[in-house]
Amino acid sequence: MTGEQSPSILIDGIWSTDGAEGWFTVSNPATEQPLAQVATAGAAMVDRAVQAARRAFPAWRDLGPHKRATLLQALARVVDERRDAIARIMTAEQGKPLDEARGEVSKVARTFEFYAGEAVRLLGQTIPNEEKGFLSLVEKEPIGVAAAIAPWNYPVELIGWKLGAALAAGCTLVIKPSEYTPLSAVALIECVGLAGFPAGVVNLIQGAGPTGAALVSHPDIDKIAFTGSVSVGEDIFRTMGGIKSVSLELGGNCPMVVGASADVDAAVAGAVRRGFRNMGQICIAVNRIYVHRSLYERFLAGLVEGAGRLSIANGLERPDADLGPMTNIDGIRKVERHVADARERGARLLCGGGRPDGFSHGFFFQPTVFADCTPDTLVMSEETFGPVLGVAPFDTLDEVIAEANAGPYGLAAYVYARDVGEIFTLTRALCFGSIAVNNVDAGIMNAPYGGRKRSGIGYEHGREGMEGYLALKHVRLRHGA
Ligand code: TXE
Repeated sequence: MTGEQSPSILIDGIWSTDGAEGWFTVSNPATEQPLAQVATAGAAMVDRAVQAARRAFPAWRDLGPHKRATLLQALARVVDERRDAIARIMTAEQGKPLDEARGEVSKVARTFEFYAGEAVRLLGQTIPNEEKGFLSLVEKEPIGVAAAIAPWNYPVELIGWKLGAALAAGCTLVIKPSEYTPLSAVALIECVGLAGFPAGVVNLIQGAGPTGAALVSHPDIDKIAFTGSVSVGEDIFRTMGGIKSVSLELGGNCPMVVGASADVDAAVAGAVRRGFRNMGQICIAVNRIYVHRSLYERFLAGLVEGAGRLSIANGLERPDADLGPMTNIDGIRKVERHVADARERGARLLCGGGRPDGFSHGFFFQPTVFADCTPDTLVMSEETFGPVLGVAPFDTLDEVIAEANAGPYGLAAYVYARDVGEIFTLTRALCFGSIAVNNVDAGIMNAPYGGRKRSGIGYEHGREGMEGYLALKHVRLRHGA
C-alpha cells in the first residue's frame, strides 16, 4: 500500500470523492509510514449521504424480514471470503497482529448471521383490553435513518455490530469510522455491495470530529449509535439538535476482583489476556486488579511471568504475535502519563514501564505492571487505554466492593472466585453492565452489552442491540360492538 488517494466514500451505491473537503493521511502504527490519503466529507457530502439513506429507507423497511435476512447471510459469506484481505488492511492501519485481526473479521461475519436470525423474529404483541370488542396491537417498526460512529480500536467489529442490528431492524445507515482506521471500514463496506444490498441502504463517509458532528446534528437522522470517548459522547448530546434516539458505548475502567477462593493461575491468565490484548486498547480491558491479600504475592509473580512471555511485533511480519503497536501517538502519551503518575505516587513497578528495545519506529510499548497502587493513582482511577495494569491487595469483600464501584464508569467487571457465596456477593454488588466470572469474555454476540453511569446508555449485541433501532407502535383496534 502507498500513500495514494483512496476512493473511500460511498453514497447511494457509488464510491466517489467528488465534493470532498480535503484529504487526511492514514499511517501504519508499526512503521509510521503513510498508507493512503483519505477524503474528508464536509457538511454538503454528509447531507448527500443522509438523503441517500432517507430515499432508500421505505423500500428497505418494506422489503420483508426474510429477504433482509437472506442479504445478511450473503454479507456474512462475502466477509468470510474476504477475511484475509480485510484483516491485512486492519493490521496495517490499526496495528493488531494479523491472526487477531482475522479473528475480528470472522466475528463480524458471525454477527451478521446472528442478526439474520433476529431479523425474522421481529415479533410484536397483543394486549387484552378491559372493554369488550377492543384489541391492542404493539408493532415494532424500524426507527429510520441511523448514524453509526465508530472508534479505531475494533475498526471492523464496532461498525459490524451497528450494521447488523440496524439492517436486521429495517433501518438504513450512514457510517462514519474513525479517522485512524478508515480503510478497514472501506474493506468491510465493499462487502455490502458485493452481497447485493440495494444502493443507499448503507452509506460510508470519512473524516474526523467535524464530520461526525455534521452527521449527528443532521435533522434527518433518527438514531445515533456511537462508540468512543466519554467526552465525545457528551458532545453528541449537545450537538445533535432535536430529539433523537441515542445509544452510547463509552469508556470503561474495568476492575478485576480476585477473591480469597480464586484459582490464582486462572486469574493470572485472565488478567494477562484481558489486560494486554490489543495493547489494552479495549473499553472492557482489565485496568485495575484487586487481589485478596492471601493470594497477592503469588498472583503478582504469575502476572509478571505472564506479561514477560508476551511477544511484541509488527503484526504483518509476525501474524501470531501477542501484541502489536498501539494505534497512535496520543495513546502512547497517555500511557506514559499514567506510568509517570504511578511512579510518582510510589506504586511498585514490576515489569515494563517504557518502550521495548529493538524497534526504531512504531508506537510500541512494553506490557507494564504496577503493584501496591493507591486508589488515586491514575491507572486505578482512569481508563489508561494501554498495556498497563495496576494491582492492589484487599482484605474484606465490603472494602473491595467499595473500591471497585468507585469512579464514574460502569462498563464491565471481572471476578475470579470458586466459592458460590463470594461470587454472588460480588456479582450482586458490582455496578457494571457486564460481569464475567472465572473468564474474561464479558461481551458475547447473543447477550446484551452496555454500560452504566458514564460508560454509556443503550445496548449493543443480542436482541437488545436490534431493539435500539426499533420504535414501538400501539394500534388500538375496535373490532366489535
Ligand atoms: O475516541 P473519540 P478516539 C476512549 C479511549 C481513547 C479515547 C479516544 O479512552 O483513548 O476514547 O479515542 C468521532 N461528534 N475510547 O479518538 O475521539 C471520531 O471521529 C461526532 C473508548 O477513538 O471519541 C471517531 O469516529 N463524532 C472506546 C469517534 O467519534 C465525533 C473506544 C470516536 O472518537 C466527534 C475508543 C463529534 N464531536 C476510544 N468527535 C470504547 N468504548 O471502546 C469525534 N468524533
